[in-house]
Amino acid sequence: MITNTELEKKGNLFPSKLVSYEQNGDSICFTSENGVQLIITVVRDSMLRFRYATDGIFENDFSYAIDEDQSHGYSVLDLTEDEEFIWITTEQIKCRINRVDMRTAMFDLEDQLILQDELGFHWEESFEFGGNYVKMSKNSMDGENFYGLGDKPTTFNLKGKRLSNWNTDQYAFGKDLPELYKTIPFYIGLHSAKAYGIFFDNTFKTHFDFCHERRHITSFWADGGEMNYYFIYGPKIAEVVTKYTNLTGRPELPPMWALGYHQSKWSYYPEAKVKELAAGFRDNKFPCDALYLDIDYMDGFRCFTWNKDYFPEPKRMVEELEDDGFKTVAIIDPGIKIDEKYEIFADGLEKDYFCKRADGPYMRGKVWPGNCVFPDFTNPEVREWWADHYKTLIAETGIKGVWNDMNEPAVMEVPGKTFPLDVRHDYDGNRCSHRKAHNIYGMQMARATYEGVKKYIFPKRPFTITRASYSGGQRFSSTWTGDNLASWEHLWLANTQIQRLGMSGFSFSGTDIGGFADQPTGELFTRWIQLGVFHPFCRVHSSGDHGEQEPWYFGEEVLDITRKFVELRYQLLPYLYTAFYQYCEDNVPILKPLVYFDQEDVQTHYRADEFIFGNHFLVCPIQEPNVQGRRMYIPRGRWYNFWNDAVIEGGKELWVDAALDSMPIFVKEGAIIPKYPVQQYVDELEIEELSLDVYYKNGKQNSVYYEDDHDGYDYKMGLFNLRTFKLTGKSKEIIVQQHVAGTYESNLKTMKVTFHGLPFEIKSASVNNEDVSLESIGYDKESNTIILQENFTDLRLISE
Ligand code: MIG
Repeated sequence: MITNTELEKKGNLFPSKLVSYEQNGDSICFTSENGVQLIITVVRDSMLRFRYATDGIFENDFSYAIDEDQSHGYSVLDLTEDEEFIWITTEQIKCRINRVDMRTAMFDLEDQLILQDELGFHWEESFEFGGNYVKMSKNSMDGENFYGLGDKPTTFNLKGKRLSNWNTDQYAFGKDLPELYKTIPFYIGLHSAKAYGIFFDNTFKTHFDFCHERRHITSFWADGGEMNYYFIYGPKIAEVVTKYTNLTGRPELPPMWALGYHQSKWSYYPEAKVKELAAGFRDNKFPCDALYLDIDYMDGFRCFTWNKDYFPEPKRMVEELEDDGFKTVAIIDPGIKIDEKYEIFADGLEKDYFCKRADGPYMRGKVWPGNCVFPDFTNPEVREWWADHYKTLIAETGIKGVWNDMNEPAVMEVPGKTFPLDVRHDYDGNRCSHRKAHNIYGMQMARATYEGVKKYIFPKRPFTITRASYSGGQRFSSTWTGDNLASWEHLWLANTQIQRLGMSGFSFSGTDIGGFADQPTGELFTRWIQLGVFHPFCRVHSSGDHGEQEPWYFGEEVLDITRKFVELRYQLLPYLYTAFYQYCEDNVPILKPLVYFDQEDVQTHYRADEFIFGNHFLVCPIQEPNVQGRRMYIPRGRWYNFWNDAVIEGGKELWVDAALDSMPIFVKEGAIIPKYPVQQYVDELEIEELSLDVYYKNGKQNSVYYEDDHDGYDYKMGLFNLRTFKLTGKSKEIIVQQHVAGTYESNLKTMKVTFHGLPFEIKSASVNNEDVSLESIGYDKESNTIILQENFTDLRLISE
């Protein structure tokens, strides 16, 4: 199908006039004269779900995306009617349904139009497969812009683009490719400073057109299944994103080591090579928490086996690495080698767990092990079986994390590079073909992996990473953007992709730093590390056949600069961990694109180089060779240059110096940033003193710091501390108050507080409302630091 909306195309069918409607609890069902039914469900005051059936029969209501634990509920549902329309009103929005043609429109409570159907719902019968191509078109408003859709390798603002979702293994993908590894059919529209979201929960191949085919029309459609979408009202982008993330779920907190620097390559083997790599990090004093084993660790690429020539005693090796502060992460692919002597193959065959073609034969395909069959991860029994296989890897061998690859699923040497469409799947009891299951196959594999790792790593926390996924997959796994290229363009893509994933519920993501295919120059590698240390997942990975990509490979200068930036990441771990906590607890993305940060400022609508890291850092990568700095946009507000404390009033573009050993980093005024000393790996040191960097502001600002055991589940029983710092700055005084929620007994004893940008000289002080001498709080005039007990509640510094 070439187009969604061209009317002269054959066969578009439309609902006719409304004949009846009926309310049933939170849902209203509308029926048209030609038998179309529309069910609108009020999920929340700001969220409506729309489902259409063309012949009065809805599918079984089942979704892999929706998080069953999401918070539900609304406070108002009013159903009214007039001659032309039926109206559904909640506490936040109004939905208008046209009696003539069932077209709908959404308004806010000030009667401002937010989104309305153009042709609205229409469909075309699929003579080849049965069912329909289901389609929706909406009017795009003046000046409307679009964001979201997961990992698409294109400009951050999607206006003018047409993209589709069909999980695909795209080696060395090019800019603007319509499909990559993931399917996240969720976008945000923004006009008149108000934002809404659309989540089209349909796992068939889906298509999105943002004013590409027709200038003022946005449309989305699917090759099968139901027109089933959620409308999510903001009006803030931040609200749309958090509501969408709540709907599709957030992950549990990862172990803190997963936030460290990771090193990977295809492949590090044999054991001696892995040990040499580990020593390289420690000798070079380059912090690192995890080393990855790619497919060559296996015996003939058989999952859950080891090549004993390369790794004669994996358990010992993994333990020795762990003693040196390294976690070992191992890859697991979905393809199971056809080999009767291979236990998993034999067992899966006996249990009938592998995917089959429509007429009965197994789905056979070539992957790394040669001819393979593939577990049907959409079958809950298969997922459990798969999960149990992690016992050897995790519980018995000591592997700490699992990396799922090739789960689009990717198959070699066949047209389309994936399963043929007739392959059958269980789909949790809703049997279907690969047309429907393709886009969730990888997510269900990652889910099975997550369950397995979680089970056997307990009482520690699991770490998993997957290449393919679907909306909601963030509950089970982190992700990376796949096989990128060592080029400046891909560094630019890396920046937009990770921001886009964050807006789409997948905050825990990163790119192959330095590029997977081809080899970066030292300069490109350096600039990529500078960006990568501000990504939630930070891993260097490369294909290994284009040369080395260890940080020391590029010479002293690159080693020193990249070390400096990785050390900065390790210093900021408590800050980053807090941002993870806010993501996992409150659905707040870890990276905030500028348009998320300040949607009322139109300057931000097309910008994506700069972004906010956590709550207070403004970061802008250098994305070009041979430059000593760049122009960038500083969003509204006052910002401190991280390197020299110079204060800048935002709302303008300016040149920022950034020779190779630097990059533009700013801190929002009023921020209080928690910092650790540099460690070579997480928990190397027992940290008794936390640094707090206080950036003076004339006014008030809150900052938070979350702490717990860095691993395990005690935090779920309240063993954490959420420290809120309240800063109040006046012209001759600064007050910092601390409020601690939680009952965690941390190792912290003191806090070393450094003041940036104080407009006065400190003359006197009080702590917890008692006057103290400056000496007693270790005041150092030159660095503007003092030392406090970790449990201080009130600090005042005064200029007289
Ligand atoms: O066909 O396992 O994206 O990260 O190193 C290539 C080998 C298979 C693709 C992954 C890449 C990984 C590689 N894999």
